[in-house]
Amino acid sequence: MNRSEAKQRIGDLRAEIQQHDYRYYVQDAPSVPDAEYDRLMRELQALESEYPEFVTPESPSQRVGGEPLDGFEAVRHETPMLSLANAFSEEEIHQFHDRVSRGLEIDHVEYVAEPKLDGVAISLRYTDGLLQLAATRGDGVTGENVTSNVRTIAAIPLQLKRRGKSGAWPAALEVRGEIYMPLAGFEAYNRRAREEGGKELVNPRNAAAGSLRQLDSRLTAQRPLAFYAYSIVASEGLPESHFDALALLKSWGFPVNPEIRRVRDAQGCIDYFIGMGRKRDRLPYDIDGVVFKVDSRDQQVTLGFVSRAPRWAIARKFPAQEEITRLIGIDVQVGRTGAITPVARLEPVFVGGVTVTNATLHNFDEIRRKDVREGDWVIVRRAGDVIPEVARVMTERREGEPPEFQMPQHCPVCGSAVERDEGEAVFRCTGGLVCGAQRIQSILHFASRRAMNIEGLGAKLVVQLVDAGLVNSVADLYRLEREQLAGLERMGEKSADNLLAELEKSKTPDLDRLLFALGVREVGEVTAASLARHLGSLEKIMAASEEELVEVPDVGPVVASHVRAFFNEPHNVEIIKELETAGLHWQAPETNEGEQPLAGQIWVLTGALGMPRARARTMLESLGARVTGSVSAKTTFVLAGEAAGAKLRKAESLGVEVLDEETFRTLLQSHGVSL
Ligand code: JCF
Repeated sequence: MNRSEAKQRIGDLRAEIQQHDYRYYVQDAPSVPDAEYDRLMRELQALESEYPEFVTPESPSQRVGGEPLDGFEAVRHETPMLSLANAFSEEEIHQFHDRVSRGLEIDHVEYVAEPKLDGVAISLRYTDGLLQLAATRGDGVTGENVTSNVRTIAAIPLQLKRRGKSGAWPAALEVRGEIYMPLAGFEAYNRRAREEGGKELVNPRNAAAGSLRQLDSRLTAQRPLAFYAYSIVASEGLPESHFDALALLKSWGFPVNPEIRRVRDAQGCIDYFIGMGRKRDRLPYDIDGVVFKVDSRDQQVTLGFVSRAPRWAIARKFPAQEEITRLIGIDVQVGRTGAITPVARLEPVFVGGVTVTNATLHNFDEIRRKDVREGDWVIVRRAGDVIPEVARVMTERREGEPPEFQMPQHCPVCGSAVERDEGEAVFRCTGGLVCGAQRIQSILHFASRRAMNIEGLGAKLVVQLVDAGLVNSVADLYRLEREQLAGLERMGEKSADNLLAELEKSKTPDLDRLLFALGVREVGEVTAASLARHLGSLEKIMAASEEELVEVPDVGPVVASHVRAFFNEPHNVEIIKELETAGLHWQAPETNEGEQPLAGQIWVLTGALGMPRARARTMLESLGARVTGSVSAKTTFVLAGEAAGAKLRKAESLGVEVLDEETFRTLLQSHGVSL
């Protein structure tokens, strides 16, 4: 290759890489596998190192960072970077809309609603379509020049895409948006830091801010940062509608949040806020609220500003997901399988919308890793309906040197020895069903809704029954008599009768539910269903060797050994006999062996479903379908749950039929699958 051929090839490679970046970051629909992308990048780097005279700052090869700086220069924002007023209630949204409509003297207002990212605001200046300067918000008037760091963020275009005449960009352009760290990247980064003994990032927001403040841009380049643009500052040539301006940004190559919508009046804003609140935990990034902006620029100008915030925009905040409180002590709880889990007792704190007094500490290793000690100030996190956890300790606030937490060597409930399974994080009480805690938990599990579904048999009652010596195993439940029950505290004759009726009703379970209810370690609903379907009867499951068990889909060697161990235990076999004597009989699953209505079909599952994905998969496979991970022209159906992304778009672009969950359930039911 001669010099001019190299120049040509460098240009082609840059254009191709830029196009792949656009597909990946803006359209969220990757056009080539990572390996192919890497190959193009390596070829570009090789050519540029052979012909350094052709290297330009806009080359995608330049995203690796450069020499460290001594400090960041100050940058003055010609148009100040505003802050947003906050609304903390529905009422305040109404008040906002009333102010806007009064100010504009109109009844109805169009707003643009968007998730409010928990990241770092950034201003990007482009001249003739080339990135010149990136600055943080600072105090709104003066920020810091972080251009060399921002250049390493692949989602930020170094050079704008050209569109036809109508969509041409102004020669001088400022784009504002939020740099953030996607949760997946944050977690992957920390996993690696843990493995390599490096420093972990505290949370995605701090991680984004800290990454931008690195003087050495090669370090920033290692951080998985992303970007969404949210406004354009330019003196001329902009659309009247803010929403249209966002579409224009996208056409120039900026990622724009796909959740952004145009809504109408206060009610539209409120509905959007509620919807986003439901979706919050399924988004691939942290948000701390939503932002509403008046869509019309003319209207924005009419409304103007109060001090440093626009009158035409407001942020509605979600309750904080992290708060600081004091850890009073560490308790341990014994679960159904004897697993001993440490629990933090906390000074009550309002977080994620509820008052929290307990939080999980996961396991012993986590306590050591986070260095949690009694009396510490801790950050408690409660995201959505997830169990609250101690996210981290504020060791800087610790007074003195409290002792490290020690796992008890004896079970706090039954006194049996506590042991740690080899290669596992979990400590276990070795007492088995001798341990009152395990007995109670195993009975509760047996009665739970997804197992035998015995309504009215809650924790308080089970504790009473065990304490009174009436119930020692699940088989004893079916020997309970009316007088015994009615004699218990807080238990009338009516509730006694109801419970007996519930027990009676539970005597003809499906085999998979019974199997799940028995509480074999590692045998969840999906595995239980698979065992029942493939082996057909409890006798066969009980008699199966480990070799036979691993033949069953969804069963690996670990599960197989737990199943074998469970049925090798005479006590467990005895309980099953007693259940039969008490009149229980379980129905074998209807086999559709040989009858496979979906044979030959290839399915892809994507997005969030209302059932575990493994379950949907097992059910499809039981009907003869094959389930794969990526969409291609061969795919028969794509089942798209909520917040489905790239796979859904790929299906649409290939013309593959897409089903929603509702339709999917109907389809399964039409083939006799019970849900
Ligand atoms: O996502 C954000 N954090 C965010 C912040 C989004 C916006 O549209 C904003 C903002 C701060 C100020 N808009 C303004 C005017």
